[in-house]
Amino acid sequence: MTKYVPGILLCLAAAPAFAASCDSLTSLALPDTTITMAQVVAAGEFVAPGGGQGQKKGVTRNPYKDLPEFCRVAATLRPSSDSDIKVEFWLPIANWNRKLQSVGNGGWAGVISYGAMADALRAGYATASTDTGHVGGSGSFALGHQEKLEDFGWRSEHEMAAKAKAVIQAFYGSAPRLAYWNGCSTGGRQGLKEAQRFPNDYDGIIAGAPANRTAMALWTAFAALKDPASFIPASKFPLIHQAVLNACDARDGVKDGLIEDPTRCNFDPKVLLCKGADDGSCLTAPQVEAARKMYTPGTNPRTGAQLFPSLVPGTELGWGVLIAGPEPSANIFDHFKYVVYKDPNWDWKTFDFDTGITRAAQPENEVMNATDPNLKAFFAHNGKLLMYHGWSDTNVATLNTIKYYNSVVDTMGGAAKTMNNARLFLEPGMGHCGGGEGPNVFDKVGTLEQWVEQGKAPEKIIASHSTDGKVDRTRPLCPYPQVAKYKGSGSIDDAASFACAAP
Ligand SMILES: [Ca+2]
Repeated sequence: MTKYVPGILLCLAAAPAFAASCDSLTSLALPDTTITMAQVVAAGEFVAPGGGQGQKKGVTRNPYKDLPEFCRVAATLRPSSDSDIKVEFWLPIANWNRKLQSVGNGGWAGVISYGAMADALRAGYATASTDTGHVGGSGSFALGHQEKLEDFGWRSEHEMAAKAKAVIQAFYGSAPRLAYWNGCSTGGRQGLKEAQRFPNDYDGIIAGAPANRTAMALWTAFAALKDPASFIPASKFPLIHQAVLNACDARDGVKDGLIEDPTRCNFDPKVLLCKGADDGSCLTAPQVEAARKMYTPGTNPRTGAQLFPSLVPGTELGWGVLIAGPEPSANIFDHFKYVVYKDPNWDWKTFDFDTGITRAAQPENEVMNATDPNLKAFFAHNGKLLMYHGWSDTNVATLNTIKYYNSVVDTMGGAAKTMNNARLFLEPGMGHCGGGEGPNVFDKVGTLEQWVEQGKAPEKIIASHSTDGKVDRTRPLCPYPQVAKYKGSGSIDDAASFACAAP
């Protein structure tokens, strides 16, 4: 039709493709911002700087070979005098879907998430990522740099959102019609922080396995590493895992190697107690005690009060993350060393689960935790929050995410009201943000977009598990507190044989 309308034809022919050229964005003036690069990267020509996320070690093939042409903008943001936040914005030259997808970080960040940006760009989004304000993946940057801790904890993400929208406006001549956040682990925590503190930054937020920091890594280190007799060699993890499956797998109605609801599995490692000498196929008495503590919530030794959740039965294959030894998991250990105690030589064995927890909860040490249950402004903005967490996660306790979700339900006036805007999907047998024995791949962005753009709240999500690149099991993920129940007939590897139902 339009080809018969001369005015529109003329407009299409004469209008510049963009409001500004990519190169000219270097002169764009934004508060606290220095744009350090703006250049068109030809299709397939992007090369990530050394060590960038998405560059797998030993992989010589260029993982960015299939990227379309884009305008690459890099900037340094200095919202405080000690800030040095690096951000990148990638703007597709053709076929922009008029949306922004910001991507989150892992661990202590310290690097731009190039791999996740590439995924978003391929799908037609303008995309943004930040190094969160420091370089390198340890917590040492925080020592003596409270402002940098603020940048890592929340400020870099918020600053990035504002600047991304401004750069998009300048380049295309229009703001993104929708903005999404997509992150897991640290990225999940960042997503929650945005929903809590800057509810208008995003229309939809994917927050996987949010890495709210507890002392779980210290708790498990005390259980299995402090006393050498308690040490459980990794060779025994499969042994304990099998005993858990023997005790609990069939309880959910289907013997499939997965525990649908580990909270209903009361496993006592005592079943593995050695009857004679330790021949490697049993647990010694101190190892039984250590395994018990792995499943026990952290408690205050003085008051007996419960402090934070720990692991659930079924996680055993991933215990190496926490108790491979000789030191606790560095990722979370660094939090106490550099943030809470501000002492690189701090000895973890001196930790006290009474005074130490109080110290960790001081406001200046808590800036990165995203546990505020008040999502009223985000809900009023009609934001949608899609949370997910694997039940076999050992980096971040699944129960901690459930605890947060339940606190949101309590604050927002009950499950029905909450589920209009926030849902949590738990994934049996999935590890930290992916992998594991259970179905661990699902279309996160597509699910969120259906919710935001078509008002279709996810009633169930089909997830799949693959071996050697071939799907060998599908299963519905259900909105918490529902679980997937076997219908009684049909293949246990087919999602169609399961329905979401009350636990
Ligand atoms: Ca089962």
